[in-house]
Amino acid sequence: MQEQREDNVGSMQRTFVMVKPDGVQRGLVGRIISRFEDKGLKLVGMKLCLISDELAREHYAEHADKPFFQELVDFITSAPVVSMVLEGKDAVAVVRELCGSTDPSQSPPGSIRGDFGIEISKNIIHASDSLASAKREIALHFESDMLLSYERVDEVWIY
Ligand code: 3AN
Repeated sequence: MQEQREDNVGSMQRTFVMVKPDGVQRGLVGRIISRFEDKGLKLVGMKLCLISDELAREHYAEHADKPFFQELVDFITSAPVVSMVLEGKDAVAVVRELCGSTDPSQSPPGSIRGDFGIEISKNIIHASDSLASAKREIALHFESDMLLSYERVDEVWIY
């Protein structure tokens, strides 16, 4: 596989994505993953799981002082989520663009949040916002042996 390089444009990167409880409950997992696959991003890790209170607090640590922090923790631990790691050129920024902006009501049509959501506290998906966050979140949610390096047969037609 291509190694993950520095945070520069054009590099191969891995990023962390989670379909939140609302996305799983509404049966959107397949359609969301399809968007990433259609773009040419490669799944290198995936699991269905329940997030513990401890993991939720760690994951959202940067929001610990926000008024909506407890709501965020309660929501993300309320039902199963699908966590995944995606790999591709500029994967962190590309995935954020596909997700759309934080508030689904402000997110453009064509983006995941723009097409499937309307409420900021139920915005369907989480995606790492920087390469540093991606590294932290991947390590938080996945053991290294849960991530696979392999070639997809269509890669020569994508890159
Ligand atoms: P993003 O997920 O787009 O990176 P952040 O990191 O600003 O957005 O916020 C993390 C999560 O906190 C969001 N995905 C959303 O679920 C929740 N959130 C953000 N702002 C608010 C808010 N004003 N009220 C309720 N929940 C919020």
